[in-house]
Amino acid sequence: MSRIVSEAMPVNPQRAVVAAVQLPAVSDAEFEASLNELRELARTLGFEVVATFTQRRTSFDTAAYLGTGKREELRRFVQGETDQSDDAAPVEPRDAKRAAKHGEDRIAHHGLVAAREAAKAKAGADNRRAAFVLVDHEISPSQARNLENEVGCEVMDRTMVILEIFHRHARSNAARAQVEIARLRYLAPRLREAAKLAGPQGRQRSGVGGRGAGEAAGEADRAKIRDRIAELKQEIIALDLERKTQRARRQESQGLARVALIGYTNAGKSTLMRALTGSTVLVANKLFATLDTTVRTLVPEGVPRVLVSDTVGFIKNLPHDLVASFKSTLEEAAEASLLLHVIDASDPGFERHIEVTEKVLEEIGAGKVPRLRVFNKIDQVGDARAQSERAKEFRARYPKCIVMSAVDPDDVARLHKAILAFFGRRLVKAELFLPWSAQQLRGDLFATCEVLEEQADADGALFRVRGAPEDIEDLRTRIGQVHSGP
Ligand SMILES: Nc1nc2c(ncn2[C@@H]2O[C@H](COP(=O)(O)OP(=O)(O)O)[C@@H](O)[C@H]2O)c(=O)[nH]1
Ligand SMILES: [Mg+2]
Repeated sequence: MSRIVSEAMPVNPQRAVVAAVQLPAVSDAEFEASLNELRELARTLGFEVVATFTQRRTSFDTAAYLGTGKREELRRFVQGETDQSDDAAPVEPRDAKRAAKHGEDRIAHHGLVAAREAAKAKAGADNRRAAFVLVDHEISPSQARNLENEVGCEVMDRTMVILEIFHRHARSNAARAQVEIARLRYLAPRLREAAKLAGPQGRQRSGVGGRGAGEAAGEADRAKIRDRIAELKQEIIALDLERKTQRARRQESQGLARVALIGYTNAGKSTLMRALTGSTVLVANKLFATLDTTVRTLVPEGVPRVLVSDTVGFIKNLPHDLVASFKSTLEEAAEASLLLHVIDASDPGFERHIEVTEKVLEEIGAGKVPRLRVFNKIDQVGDARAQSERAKEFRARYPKCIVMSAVDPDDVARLHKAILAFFGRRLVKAELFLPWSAQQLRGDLFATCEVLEEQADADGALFRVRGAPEDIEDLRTRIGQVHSGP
């Protein structure tokens, strides 16, 4: 799939409404946290969340998730029938307001284009306040369909939102296959629903995530899905073997300085990535930057050259069926030499986040990768005094951690220094003699090592260098090969 974005940003971002039922067992804090997370995930997908509708119920409405009254309220809002100054007007979330200030948040994603256009066509001149309702639970196909019909716009549930994010994050073949399995499992019952709806003729219906596939999906299609899942599982096993050997090979060759940013959604990973790599391209294409988990060079560059990569964020409320895909997309982190574990210092749940993150790292084989804990967003923790107190607590409990704010350039510089220091510690000084006959290696030498001194004589040049032991060893071997060659 092409990931090219035109320079011109869409004027009209994809507007969405978030809706959720609060069940009796769910505390207000939990409920709010989950809603915040969904809004954040929506933002990642390029949505602008314009309103949130919530309701307390003892159970989900079996027909359409929300109760009748709430559905009507939602419909009137979506169709622009309510006055926005109305007392009953839903509150706009704080995050959406903040997000709306940044032009870069107003990019709608490509993957949703088809759905968006279909939705527009359906509505004619689209006066609706939102084209999507995002539901903060996984709902049944028939609940989704009923809600869509009643409210008059597309419905995406929490699982579908997350699947879409993983789909865009998965880079390795194994991760792609794993996400595809989750997607097929999610789609299978929905195709059945579509088939029931369609009857023998089939019915064309627009929709994201294939729910609108519309064609008759009978036993044959279910069998096809089962076969495809089995095939993908085989693929994953094969890929796994391949990857393990590749990883071993890569590690014993040059010690590439790679840093991966990991942590919960909204901790500030992508913001730090941009701050550390200073990439203007990334700022302009913010959405895609995160989705592609682009790898960039630490700027300003030092020796060795450090590559920074953003990863898919942990999700507090991750549906069980998506755990395997999540781990798979995160697995690349296991290959980094240093993990920057970014923690939202202002989130009261941070301790649990640290625990969960470390447990998952262990599970994906990244338990032994050195890591630097970065408590970000300290500026969000009360006044200056509260901030310095909290910082002290963090440092006492997590020695060598970094407490910072991504919006403070001095803090970013401090983090930058800490990264270079980590790799710098591994560097050693050495002497390398490069005979004139091996001058083609000169470029490589300068690229991998810091040259402290160079002395030329009749036979070649003697370099005093600083670099990673593996790199120096590698250069030495290659000089030997060239020199003794024919
Ligand atoms: N106040 C404040 N906001 C931050 C900081 N770091 C990130 N943010 C904001 O937090 C939100 C989530 O950041 P993002 O980098 O997208 O998080 P990610 O999900 O971990 O990639 C964005 O609105 C950022 O502008 C920080 O140190 N202080
Ligand atoms: Mg991000």
